Amino acid sequence: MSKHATGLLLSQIAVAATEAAAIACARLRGFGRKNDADQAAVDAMRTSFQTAPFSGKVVIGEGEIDEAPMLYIGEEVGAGGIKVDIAVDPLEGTKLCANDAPNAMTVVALSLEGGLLHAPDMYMDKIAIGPGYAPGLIDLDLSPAENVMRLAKAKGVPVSDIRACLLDRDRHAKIIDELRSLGASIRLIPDGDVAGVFWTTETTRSGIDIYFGSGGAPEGVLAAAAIRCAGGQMQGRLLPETEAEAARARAMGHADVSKKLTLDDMVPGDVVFAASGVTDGSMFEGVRFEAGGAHVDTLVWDSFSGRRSRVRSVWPYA
Ligand code: VTB
Repeated sequence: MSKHATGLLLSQIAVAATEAAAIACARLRGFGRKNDADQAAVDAMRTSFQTAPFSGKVVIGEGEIDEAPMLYIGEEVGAGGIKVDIAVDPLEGTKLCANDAPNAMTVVALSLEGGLLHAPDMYMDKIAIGPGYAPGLIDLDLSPAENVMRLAKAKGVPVSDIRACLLDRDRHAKIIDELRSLGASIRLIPDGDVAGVFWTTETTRSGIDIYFGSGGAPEGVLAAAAIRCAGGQMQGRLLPETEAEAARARAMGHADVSKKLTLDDMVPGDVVFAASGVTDGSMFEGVRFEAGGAHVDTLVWDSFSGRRSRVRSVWPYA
């Protein structure tokens, strides 16, 4: 199959999966039941994959086989066809959905075999900016202040016009202090760093220039897929907190667990990234249940062809 045809096929499969998951968990928006909302998204996404014309294998999923009955790492899904590696976050921001708070979304990345890093379930330190900057402008080994100063200079604005995004966590106090002393603006988000990273690719719409901080490693690879499609820059580093976590990372193929991961390490092959809005947010309108059906807003980005699309679908009620 040509690169172009692969991108088209994977885009369709990805959109159908994120849309189905978004509609299912949007029905549980605002009821305070985050686990039920997550389960609804997982069920719907898995059902969508099962009928899709591909042979998919989950490389980033809900957990190991003993922790997750569905969409576990290694699970094979699909009705048969080309071999595809799958990364999923069926409901990114379960608490956001339960509280009907902004920016809950459903996320999928699809590549050919070997196109996505197998990231263990632990923290990852992350830094990301959008497209249009000289390669190597930012670096995880530089201080946050140095990265922001470089970015402000490259953008041609004072540092006070640069806005960084971080998860609102105590562990980020040092970065926050450093950026405040420098005079940069900070958006603190309660959850959802896949969105935080991909906001950097559309600064005009989102208002975010740079993403910093630690969050889930699986979410890091999903976000890296978005950055690869949009042409920005991202680096990550696994942060195992115990020897058991470090051993788990090594068992997944990370010989040097403290290695700085480049975008190519995280997403070595072409990829399709799709995300659908569950609740309203900076990039999406959340699902709307209207008389004629459920309206869903999705971004689908395809590095096989370079196409980046927004899809607004209406699904009839089953
Ligand atoms: C991270 C982040 C996710 O949950 O996994 C976070 O990557 C959990 O972090 O986007 P804490 O352990 O600090 O709570 C999300 O925010 C949402 O799933």
